[in-house]
Amino acid sequence: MTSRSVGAVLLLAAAAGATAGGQGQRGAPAAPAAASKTRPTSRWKQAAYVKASNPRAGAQFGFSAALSADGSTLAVGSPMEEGAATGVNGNQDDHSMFSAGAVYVYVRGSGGWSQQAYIKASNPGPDDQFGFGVSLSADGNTLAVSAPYEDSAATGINGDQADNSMANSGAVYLFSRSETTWCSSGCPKKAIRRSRS
Ligand SMILES: [Ca+2]
Repeated sequence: MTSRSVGAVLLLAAAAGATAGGQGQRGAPAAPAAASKTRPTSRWKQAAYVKASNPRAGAQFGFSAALSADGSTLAVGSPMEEGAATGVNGNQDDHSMFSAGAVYVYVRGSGGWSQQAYIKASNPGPDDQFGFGVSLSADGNTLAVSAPYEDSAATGINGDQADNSMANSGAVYLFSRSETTWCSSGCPKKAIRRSRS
């Protein structure tokens, strides 16, 4: 993927049944009545057109995307995004670090889809490309983000993030959500207790 363009994500939702009026209905051959009763067809319709809250040329929003199994949470990677913010919901208007990368989380509520978080690496670096890949748990409460061009020589889990001595060695970051709050190093116990009550 070499083109540098502003991306977008389309969300499609399947609706069972073919009886609702809509595009393509008029003039289409009538289906046998018996068949339409016993075997409703599925139809796809667009549920959302999703853009970054801080779109920029070349940010490649949508390079990666993941939907939770329950269909209620969407994570979108924008690996060429240029913000230097760290962690969750930092300054989205900063554009001082090229290709540091960002991830955006959206949730589906009664009023449709809305953005829940703007997520950056805890140690953003130029060309780390955080958001190159994203993955969500089934309930959407755990998010994994890859940054294959991250440069630390740390080993294993929770090593020295400030190290920058091993070019493009890569890293993966895990984030967790308690209720509507995303945490970069585990949500506080208090927040977790509240979400379970
Ligand atoms: Ca790098």
